[in-house]
Amino acid sequence: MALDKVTIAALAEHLETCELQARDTLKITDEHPGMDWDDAYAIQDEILRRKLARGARVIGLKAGLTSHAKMKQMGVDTPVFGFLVDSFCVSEGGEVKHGELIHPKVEPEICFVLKHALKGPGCHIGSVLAATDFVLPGIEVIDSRYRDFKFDLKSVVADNTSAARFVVGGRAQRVDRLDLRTLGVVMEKNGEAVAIGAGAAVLGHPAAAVAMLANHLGKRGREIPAGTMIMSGGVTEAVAVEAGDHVSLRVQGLGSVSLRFA
Ligand code: 0L1
Ligand code: MG
Repeated sequence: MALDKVTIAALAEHLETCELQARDTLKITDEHPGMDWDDAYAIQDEILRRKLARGARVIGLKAGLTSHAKMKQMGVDTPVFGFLVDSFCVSEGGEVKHGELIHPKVEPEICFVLKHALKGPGCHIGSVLAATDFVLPGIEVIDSRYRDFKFDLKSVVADNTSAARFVVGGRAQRVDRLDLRTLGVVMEKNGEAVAIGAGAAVLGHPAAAVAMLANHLGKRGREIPAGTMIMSGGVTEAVAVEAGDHVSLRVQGLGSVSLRFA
């Protein structure tokens, strides 16, 4: 690691304050160009520790930047991983206060809920499907704390991969009844289709993103516990939203889910 504990704690406090006060900041690698991957995940862990100390609960995990559309949109080439806590969760059809966020965008996600724990290394699509209880559709609201969404990968990992809000819902389905690669996904904003894709946009198969997450955690001696909900990453580019927007997502065979911005 290149950063000491005091710097990691200070950067975590800074980024979390930006999140809680809806203020943007410059990417942290501008001031800490030597920051490495372990530092980036240590800052993310410290943000989580701060939230847990205030009573938050982890209610899911996420993979981000798992589709070529998203990688191209953000000019990066590797997936990243983050956490989801209860305060991020919006009820089905519920409201997100736009003013609590900086410059939110929405993206369509295929979400996995596990019935068995997954521990890397060596996880693959087959292990993920065997460990999955069901999948369901979700909309992730991302809100990078970095000005104009300008960041590098280490800065975005430290910022908990831009996680801000999410909604899951629709119709849960067992994976043995689905081909997750050909699942059609249509996201609408105010009744107009703004993002259209299929599951294979996520690393060829959305379960591959969950396997990558398990292998990533395995390297750190951790596992994905049974019961965890995992967002496998935006199927399409993310779409900017404003107050007053209504967003709905339909995923083939999995029904629909929605939220609105007030
Ligand atoms: O969930 C995601 O794909 C977002 C990852 C972070 C990058 C971004 O803010 O777009
Ligand atoms: Mg996402």
